[in-house]
Amino acid sequence: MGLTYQSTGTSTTREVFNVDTSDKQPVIALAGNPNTGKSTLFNRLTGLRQHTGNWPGKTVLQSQGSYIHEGRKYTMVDLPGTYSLLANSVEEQVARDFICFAKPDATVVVADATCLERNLNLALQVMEITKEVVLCVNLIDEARRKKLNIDIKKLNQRLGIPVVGTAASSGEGISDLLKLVSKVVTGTLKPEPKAVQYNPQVEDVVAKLEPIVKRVVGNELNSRWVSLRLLEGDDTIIHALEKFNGKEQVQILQEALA
Ligand SMILES: Nc1nc2c(ncn2[C@@H]2O[C@H](COP(=O)(O)OP(=O)(O)O)[C@@H](O)[C@H]2O)c(=O)[nH]1
Ligand SMILES: [Mg+2]
Repeated sequence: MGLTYQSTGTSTTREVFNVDTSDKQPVIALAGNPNTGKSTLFNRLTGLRQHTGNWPGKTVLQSQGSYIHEGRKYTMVDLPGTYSLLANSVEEQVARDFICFAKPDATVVVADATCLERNLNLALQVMEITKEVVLCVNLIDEARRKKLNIDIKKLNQRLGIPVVGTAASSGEGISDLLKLVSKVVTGTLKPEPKAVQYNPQVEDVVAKLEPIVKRVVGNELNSRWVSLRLLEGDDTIIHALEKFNGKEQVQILQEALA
């Protein structure tokens, strides 16, 4: 294959999460609310090439597997189903840490087409962390049955990321999904997620905080997103930074924030 592919994550961080990168294959994460069809999609793609275990150090189930698309092998990781990534539960923390630190080459957010609004909350959060996002509007057959018309093109324009309608149980739209994922991985398609704008008070503080955060996290993590978490008083992100980026850096950050 002539397409080039530059991995975004380092193999060492991926190893921490027990992710198979033995063939230097791209890593694709599946994120989504519970019951959106993530496992159905995962099983359809990875079939028997999958195994389950626990997330390192956690009692949360980890499923990963591989699939081949146009001659290229991909590792796919089914993240725990969550409504947010704010680290309120161990599942949310696992999903967040994986996206932040293992840096999947693409994250597919699987959403339920019959209740999109609720599902988009998670999509927007993923988009705050990473640009490499594809929105998979699943259960499109159910939506059709309920006479709900999903405007895929408009969603794509409003969110700034590729969007595809699918029915994971029948296979509808899956080949389009895989094509989009492959384009994101190779950089032939560059999503430009639209940033959520908060109220002026929040934006003011973020504008002051972000340059300091940026000095510490560099391009390792999205500094706007880290600033928002710090503003919220989320200390799990501090612990995660310590674990993955080292204590010294976090000390610099804490001194700057004091
Ligand atoms: N009609 C329809 N049912 C689906 C589709 N995708 C998944 N399902 C069903 O939705 C339920 C939840 O799916 P599952 O994959 O377990 O969701 P998860 O919790 O996100 O992993 C199961 O009964 C699936 O068979 C779809 O595209 N269309
Ligand atoms: Mg599942």
